[in-house]
Amino acid sequence: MKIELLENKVLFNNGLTKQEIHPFWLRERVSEEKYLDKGTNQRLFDPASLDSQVKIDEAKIKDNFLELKFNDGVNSKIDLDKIASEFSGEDNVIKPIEKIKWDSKLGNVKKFNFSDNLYESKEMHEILVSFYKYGFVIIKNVPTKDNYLVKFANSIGSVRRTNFGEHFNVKSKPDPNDLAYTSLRLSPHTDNPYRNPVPCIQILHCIDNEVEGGYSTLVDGYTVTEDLKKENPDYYNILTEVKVRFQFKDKEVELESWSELIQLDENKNFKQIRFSTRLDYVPILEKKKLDLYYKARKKLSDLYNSQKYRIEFKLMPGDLLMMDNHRSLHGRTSFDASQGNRFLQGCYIDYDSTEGKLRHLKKKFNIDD
Ligand SMILES: O=C(O)CCC(=O)C(=O)O
Ligand SMILES: [Fe+2]
Repeated sequence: MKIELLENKVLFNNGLTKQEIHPFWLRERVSEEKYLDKGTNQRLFDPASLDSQVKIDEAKIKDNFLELKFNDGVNSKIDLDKIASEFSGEDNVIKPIEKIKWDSKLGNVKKFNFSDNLYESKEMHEILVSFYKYGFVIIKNVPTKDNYLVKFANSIGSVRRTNFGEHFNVKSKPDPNDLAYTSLRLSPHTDNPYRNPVPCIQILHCIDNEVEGGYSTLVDGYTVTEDLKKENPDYYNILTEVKVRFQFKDKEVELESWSELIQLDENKNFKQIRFSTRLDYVPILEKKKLDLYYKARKKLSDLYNSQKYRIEFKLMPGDLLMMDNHRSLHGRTSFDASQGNRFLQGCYIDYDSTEGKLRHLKKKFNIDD
């Protein structure tokens, strides 16, 4: 891609076509001190109130800068690389990280190690890229005292507090308001499908694990969805169409949200899965349609629960598992609470946390793809 001039017109050439860049698009991007606050990077003028018919009186390219004189008296120098970075018209940091599909044959994915200066390090950039590729990441030796998990989450972004609190303690306890707080097996599920919006990322941090069972399980919902689409298109279609009601009720709150088990984006690509058969209620539909829906949900559940897709591992004290709750499903094997303590702490963060940190670190360390 190249920026070229034709008299006072600024053109971008992508090798196939040349197109004029609208003068107002350039006028909006003037970034001299008078027009852009250097501390906040926010505009000091309101482009929406300017005349969009602004013209360029003079244009030059010098030392990788575009030098412009606009007919409203504003002069500006704009970095050509900055213009080039906007060519694609979409996010060029997170979106290009390709999701890697995986199943039970997933080999050893790199595990990372905690260090005091992790949050501002290149290692953290690598952790976040790995998270976006696989839908989960494990960091070892994360301090376990004083709810350190919350500090961890707030050092990447900010904790998403829920009615379970800023964080929650996952241990077997009397009178639980969720089956997570028992010693029962938990089949693969996504958390909190009844919230609007659903928390994007779950962090689970192991404080103690003295029992023989209590293994953690993970399934890549993206892989399962794509396989279902290929092998059972009818099932895939109905699960991407029917909105079901997810609900959570306890003594203090009633949460409810409606969505498809497989949610697609505007281009009909994978966006998000929701799966928690403890909490889902399909509406009354035509009997034939419900018949197909129930078959499809059973198939999906069989796939999520099958050995083929599941990885199983034991979290040890200090291990921190960060998972994409819109992509991966997690669960655990049962355990015998009389054998000792099994204690995990959990909390949520949203994508703005990981995206914001990743963009910041990529720029800070000048990391190319
Ligand atoms: O106990 C576990 O390993 C996971 C519990 C769980 O599903 C959760 O806390 O969301
Ligand atoms: Fe869970």
